[in-house]
Amino acid sequence: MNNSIIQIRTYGKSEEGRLSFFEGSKDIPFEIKRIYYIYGVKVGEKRGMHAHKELQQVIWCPYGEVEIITDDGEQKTNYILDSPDKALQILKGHWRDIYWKKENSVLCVAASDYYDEADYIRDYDEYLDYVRRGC
Ligand code: T46
Repeated sequence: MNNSIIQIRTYGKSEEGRLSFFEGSKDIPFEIKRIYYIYGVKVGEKRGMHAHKELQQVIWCPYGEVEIITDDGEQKTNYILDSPDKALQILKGHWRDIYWKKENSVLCVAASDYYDEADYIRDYDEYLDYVRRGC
């Protein structure tokens, strides 16, 4: 299965402002156990550089622009989050590199579980090995 862009439900016209929202179960395909956000990252900086063994995430950029390159060990795919009504679902087992494209961008994440460092693979060779072993 592939990661996918989700159109966030949004109300309102540009003059009056817009309101975007998620509803648990209906819009996010897992129970949300954690929400976190990343900000204050300089343009050109790279974060991520890891995969999760089990964690699923929906990520969105309410302000600014980030590029996410996901990798399943065979194929890389680029996604741009440049609009507050766009989100990306990242499935478990996918490596991700995240590049900050605009000043003051904010990246929000809804995650399927609590923080657990044991769920991370932070070494790319180890990740390829993990994929080859079919884990
Ligand atoms: C991901 C991308 C999009 C915690 O203590 N609790 C938390 O909930 C998180 C997310 C992180 N941390 C600690 C672990 C590290 O010592 O915060 C530090 C920075 O985390 P990390 O280097 O993993 O940050 P990113 O931006 O590379 O990755 C984060 C998430 O960890 C990751 O799940 O997919 O955002």
